[in-house]
Amino acid sequence: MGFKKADKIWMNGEFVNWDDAKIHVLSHVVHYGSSVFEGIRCYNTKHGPAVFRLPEHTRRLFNSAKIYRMDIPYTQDEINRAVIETIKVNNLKECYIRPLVYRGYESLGVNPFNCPVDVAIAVWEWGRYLGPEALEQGVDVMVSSWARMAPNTFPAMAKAGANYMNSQLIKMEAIKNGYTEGIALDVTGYVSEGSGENLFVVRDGVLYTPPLGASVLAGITRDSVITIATELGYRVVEQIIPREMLYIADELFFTGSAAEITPIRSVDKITVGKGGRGPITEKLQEHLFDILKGEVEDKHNWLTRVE
Ligand code: PPE
Repeated sequence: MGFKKADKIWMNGEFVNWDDAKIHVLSHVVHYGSSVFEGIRCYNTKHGPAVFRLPEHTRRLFNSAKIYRMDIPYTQDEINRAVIETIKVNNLKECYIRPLVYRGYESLGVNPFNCPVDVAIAVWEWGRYLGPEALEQGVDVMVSSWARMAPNTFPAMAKAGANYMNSQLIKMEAIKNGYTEGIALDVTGYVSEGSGENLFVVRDGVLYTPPLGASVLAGITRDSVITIATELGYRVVEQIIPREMLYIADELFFTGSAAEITPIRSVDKITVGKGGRGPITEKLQEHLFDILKGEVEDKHNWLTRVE
């Protein structure tokens, strides 16, 4: 893909040029995966650029840091303001936002407590996560031979860099086998999530999604879809999902800040429903995009305007 570089990156309170946003190779994070991060999108609504669910993302960033005993040297408000400033400085109307908190350069050894907790915020233009056609056509996926981490190994509710070694195994296996994405089961064999997305099953007009106990990230898009679907009159059930429900679903879709709502048209070469994008998936997409374009009232206060 390659980056569509922006101009400046926020590092510990200062703007630095994109190409100068560097860290030392002996930083703790490089060796031991000690980072937590967020992925957020800013949309060019008809009332101007606005960030989708910024306070919720920042709160999750701080919670991820708390789980890993990292003290972020800023308040949540300061990070929210820094995100907005970073978008403005870079003159972007629509972008992906990546706040990152990491154990920096001081000493090595597993014990992280001597290392500083550093913070960076980058923004760049990022198109469709699972391919340009994915939102309309759907994607082909496989069930991964890798499971998500067991609950007493890595905390799935923390969006930590180290979790993404597991995600990379899932993603690489899928790509090498000719699929766009992999779905991982949890350690007990029930459906968990994609390498970078939550998952919903639609069957007989009801939406099902794995509970937080199935080693999923508590996705903010997941939460938005639960809210929207409920408002549209659908029943949404958080429950344990056996693998075979993927094969006999009427519709399946991924959710995520990067993936938005991406339909899944086949799993392990078994066609999901009629293949392609299902009608409920399309309805939810339309509703979400209406909010993101500013076409409907933002009644949940999900948009933070960049001004
Ligand atoms: N599960 C995982 C494992 C995950 O990484 C994401 C987001 C989600 C669920 C959905 O969460 P939310 O974005 O709050 O709805 N993955 C981010 C990073 C993707 C990447 O490749 O980097 C994202 O979508 O920004």
